[in-house]
Amino acid sequence: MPLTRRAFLRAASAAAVLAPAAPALAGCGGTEDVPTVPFGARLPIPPLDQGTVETSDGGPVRTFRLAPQAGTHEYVPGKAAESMGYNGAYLGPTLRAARGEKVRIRIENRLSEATTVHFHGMALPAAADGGPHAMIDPGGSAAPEWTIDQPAATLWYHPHPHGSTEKQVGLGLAGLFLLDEAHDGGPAAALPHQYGVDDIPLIIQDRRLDGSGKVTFDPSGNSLGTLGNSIAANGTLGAVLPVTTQRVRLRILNASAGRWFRFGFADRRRFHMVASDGGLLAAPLELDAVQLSPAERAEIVVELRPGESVMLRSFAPDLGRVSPPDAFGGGRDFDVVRLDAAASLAPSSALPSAFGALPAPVEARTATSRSFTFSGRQINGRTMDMGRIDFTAAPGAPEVWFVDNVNPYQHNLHVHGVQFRLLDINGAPPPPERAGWKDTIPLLPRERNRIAFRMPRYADAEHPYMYHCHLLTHEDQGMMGQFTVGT
Ligand SMILES: [Cu+2]
Repeated sequence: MPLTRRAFLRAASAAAVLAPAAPALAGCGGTEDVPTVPFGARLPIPPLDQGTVETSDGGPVRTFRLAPQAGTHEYVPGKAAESMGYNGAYLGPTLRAARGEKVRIRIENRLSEATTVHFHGMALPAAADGGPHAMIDPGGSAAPEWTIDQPAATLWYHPHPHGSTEKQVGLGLAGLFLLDEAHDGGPAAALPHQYGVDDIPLIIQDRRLDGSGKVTFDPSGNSLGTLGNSIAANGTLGAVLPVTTQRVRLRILNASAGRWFRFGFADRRRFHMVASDGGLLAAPLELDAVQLSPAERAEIVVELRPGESVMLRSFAPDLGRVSPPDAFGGGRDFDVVRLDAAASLAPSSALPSAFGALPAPVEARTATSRSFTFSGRQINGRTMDMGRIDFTAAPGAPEVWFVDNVNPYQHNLHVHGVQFRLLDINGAPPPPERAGWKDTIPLLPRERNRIAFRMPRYADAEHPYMYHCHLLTHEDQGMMGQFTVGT
């Protein structure tokens, strides 16, 4: 449902009173007293965690520890807000492992409520996936393990408790999980890869802050859930990234609940997108903007000149035929992170001209075909029932899904346990930025998207995988189904 006219006017007037220094956001749900934070704080870089290698009878296991916990976080300097984080008060470490390695995540829930840890984009057994069945009670623990079996990529982890995902992610539970190739001598080796120096994680989230700097959630039932009035990059408003190299790689994650971004630079300089959700594109793709719906990622490489400053901006996203666009977070441009180049920049390798062709998607004629209609908060006329398995597929089986959004506003689709390929949108080829490996795609109003993939190879009749809308309010309200992979 669109915002009421009154709520829309309230949102518009809230945006109008913001000082130019602050991200002035439309559709923010009517906060009249929005804190303004000028650009200036150094962008924090989440700590890199490569775990420790434990050796047992089964061989080496790269082991990580994640402890979800409550704390406080200052979005506005001097104003503490209730928060949640992994191993700290806000967000979590950047986990990193290589293809072929066995990993184990020792999770210890120090929250006062149950949670799960879902590994978004990871090819893994359903029992390790951290979906809503994998609840960990306060004081409880879990230790999912699997072997990394997919290309290098920027994945992430976040909670997935049915009905409270928006709240837990909104309070700060999210982190990146970077995958590397086992032997990195290919064309990707020329990409900037010094974590925190020229290879920068950017977790972008809108936050709805009240006048005291606290996080609030939209109680109005806005059709997209909470749309924030402030933009945090790695938890910081008005963040500045000092750049010391000629080229910098930004690994951008849209970790917002409902807001869509169209990232580019204020001077409209062009950049190269090098990877989508599940890994490298076939070749660097020159763009002046890349749109990301909630949970999507893009890796981009941008070149700077010594001494200059350039703003990473979000331009009004293309949300299809929504009206008015402001009510769906689409009406305005706003600033996200400022990049300040040093007076002298270290040289960077030239971008390779290609990374290598991706394998052809599975062919429709050999695949099981399924149809999913997204409408309201339902998929195929049903809301999520934890006790209902919607279908069962064979391990590794080829699948082609037709996914229709019949609503006049946006949804998106995430499938657990796999990376898929987008075959077409309303019968036309996908834009090149969505032609590579994907685990989440936008579903614009009245669009039909067709995707192809192979089912996970892990048979397990008991534990299901999820597919759902990743607008977190929709997900919490039950816009989700589940499947098992059987023999
Ligand atoms: Cu949705």
